[in-house]
Amino acid sequence: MYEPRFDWTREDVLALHARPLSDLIYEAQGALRAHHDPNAVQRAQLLNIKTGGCAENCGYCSQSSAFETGLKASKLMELDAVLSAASAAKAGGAERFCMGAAWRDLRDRDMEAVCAMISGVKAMGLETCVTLGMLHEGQAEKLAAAGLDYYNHNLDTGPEYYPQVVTTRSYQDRLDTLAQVRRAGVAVCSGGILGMGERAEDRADLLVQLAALSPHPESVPINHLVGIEGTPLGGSARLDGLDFVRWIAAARIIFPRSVVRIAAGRESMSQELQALCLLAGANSIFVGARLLTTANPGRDRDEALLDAVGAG
Ligand code: SAM
Ligand code: DTB
Ligand code: SF4
Repeated sequence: MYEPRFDWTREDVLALHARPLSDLIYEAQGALRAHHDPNAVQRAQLLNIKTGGCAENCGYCSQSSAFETGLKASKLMELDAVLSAASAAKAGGAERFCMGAAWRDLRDRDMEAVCAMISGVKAMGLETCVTLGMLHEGQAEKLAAAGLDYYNHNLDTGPEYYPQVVTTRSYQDRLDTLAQVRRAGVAVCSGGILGMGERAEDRADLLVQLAALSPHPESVPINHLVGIEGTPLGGSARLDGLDFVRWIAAARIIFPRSVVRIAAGRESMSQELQALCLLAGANSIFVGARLLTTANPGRDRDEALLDAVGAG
């Protein structure tokens, strides 16, 4: 019971998602309780170490140079500034610090600077995570040697809808990067975005693709699209709240051993909706007032949420 399976099909996932809500939540709680402390919520914090000017055309993203979003691009941050942000995050209760860069791929000339950031953050006693775009042969090993615990690289959506989202990088490119991460012994953080105009079938396919990875990604972030003005997908209709909760529950059941994170999109969710996501088996959030370029609820609202559900 509640052990990972790698052979989920679209039909399996759609049937799971369509179950009566009470049954779905009951099963999600079973999966959560089999492998995790049901009352613990992991806090991760993001920092955008390189903003904007990205060469990819991900249709949801404020940082692509393909769209006019009003975001000002900046260079890679200095080490000192990154370490003070990490120290503030730790003081605010974060357990994991995730550094993101608006890059298509990691170039060797940036490797030394990024490795120094990873080592510095690790030395503070934080778990380290980076999300730097595609990785080339041998790069994941260098990041691992610097003290990297997790690499985030999302599949974003199912393979059929993917070409509507991004055309400058293929689905296979993403799978290849995840394979590099695994080979280097770094834990995988990979999930996707809901609310980009995709069908339920595409959401199911995203979970099927992630579930075919063996072992499963250790972290599965489920983002709700933060609509960005000026991007092709910015005006997409929001998911119904309970539908989002159902996808979280499905992710918890499919990835029983993984940490499932309610990632982007909490800023526009009520406390009650977020509490339902936690009931549905999510056990991690991003804390802090910002994600990468957009707002996040911040400390007071999050402490109120975690107090309300009794999560330490
Ligand atoms: N450039 C790197 C990459 O794409 O791999 C790292 C940063 S990128 C912003 C990390 C992930 O954040 C994306 O893969 C996507 O899933 C998520 N993301 C970006 N913009 C988003 C938005 N507006 N709403 C929800 N999720 C978003
Ligand atoms: C993930 O799945 N979501 C985070 C993190 N991994 C890198 C990023 C969310 C970004 C939301 C939009 C923004 O702030 O620019
Ligand atoms: Fe670039 Fe990442 Fe944004 Fe895509 S999601 S445009 S790769 S920063």
